[in-house]
Amino acid sequence: MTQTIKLAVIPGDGIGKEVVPEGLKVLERALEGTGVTVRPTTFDLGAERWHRTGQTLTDEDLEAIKTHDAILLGAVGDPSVPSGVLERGLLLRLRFALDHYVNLRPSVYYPGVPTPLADPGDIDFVVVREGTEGLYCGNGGVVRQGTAHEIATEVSVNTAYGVERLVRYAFAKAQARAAKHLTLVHKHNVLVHAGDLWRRTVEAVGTEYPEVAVDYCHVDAATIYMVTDPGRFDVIVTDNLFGDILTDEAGAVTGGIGLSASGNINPERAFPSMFEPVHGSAPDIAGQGKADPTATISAVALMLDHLELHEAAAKVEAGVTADMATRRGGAQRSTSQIGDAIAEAVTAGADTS
Ligand code: GGG
Repeated sequence: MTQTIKLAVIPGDGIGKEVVPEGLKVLERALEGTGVTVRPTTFDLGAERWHRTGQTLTDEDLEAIKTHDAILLGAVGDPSVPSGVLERGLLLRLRFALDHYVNLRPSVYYPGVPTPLADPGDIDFVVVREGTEGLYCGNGGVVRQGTAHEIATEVSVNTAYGVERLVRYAFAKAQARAAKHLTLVHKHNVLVHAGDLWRRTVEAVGTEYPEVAVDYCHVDAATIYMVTDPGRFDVIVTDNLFGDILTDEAGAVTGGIGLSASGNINPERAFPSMFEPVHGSAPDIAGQGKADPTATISAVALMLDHLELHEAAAKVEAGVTADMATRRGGAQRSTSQIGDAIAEAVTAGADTS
């Protein structure tokens, strides 16, 4: 097969610039001998561009990005830029403009990887987080700013259309997995309006998936189960904010957020989907070669799966799994050393297959 992947690459800020080259390195390695090549275009977006030009993401940038097959993003955010400017103006704008309504975040525990849990057990679940609505959609404002009577609102938007399409995706995902178990995470005893919409939608769509066992968990309870009994989860479907928080916690219990990958997906393929590590730009360690590129490399595997290059995706996953097996008591490695090791494992796996 001859195919070229047009890849929009957005290293972004901080450690994003360090982990993205490792993701590209492993991508190239996984595609060796397949006839598929990558044509990357790097987009200069993030704090430096904002300081230089005052721009986060122009309409021209967006149109250019839309001509690609997929996007690989590093991280967004920098302490020198007012909070929210890059996160909203770049990261969320991309998700909204490209209708990335599924934010897919798998969590797997690899035995031997250091974890804060005494007994992590068998952790293998995926969070299907809504990506375009909820509290993140920007529906709010401030009045009487700077006075003693300042009012700030941030209103969570949950549309029947938006919730249903996400819930359908989550059920299809659960149906395809061995455990066939879906957990709705919300807070419907307090957030009664949105909670009821989510609950009714799961109930209605669930009738079409009789093989999928469904349960419900309040988000506060879910944060507890995440550390006491994470093995209970298979597919979690939840809103934008709850999903963001829970997946950071999931990263922590499976060995650190440096291992957690994320896909911002438009399942209809109307727009390119975007793949990124769950972690942010980590300015405290940026530029030191200390960042773990594994999350970005796993994001590359998610991207290959999305592009239906399943064999190459499996090679990347196998490379990550092989590297994980070396982590118990292993020496500290640099970003590029981890990238090299995974790339080598990809090649070694390919040679023996
Ligand atoms: N690589 C992802 C990243 O830069 N995350 C920073 C962030 O602000 N994330 C919020 C979110 O994922 O909604």
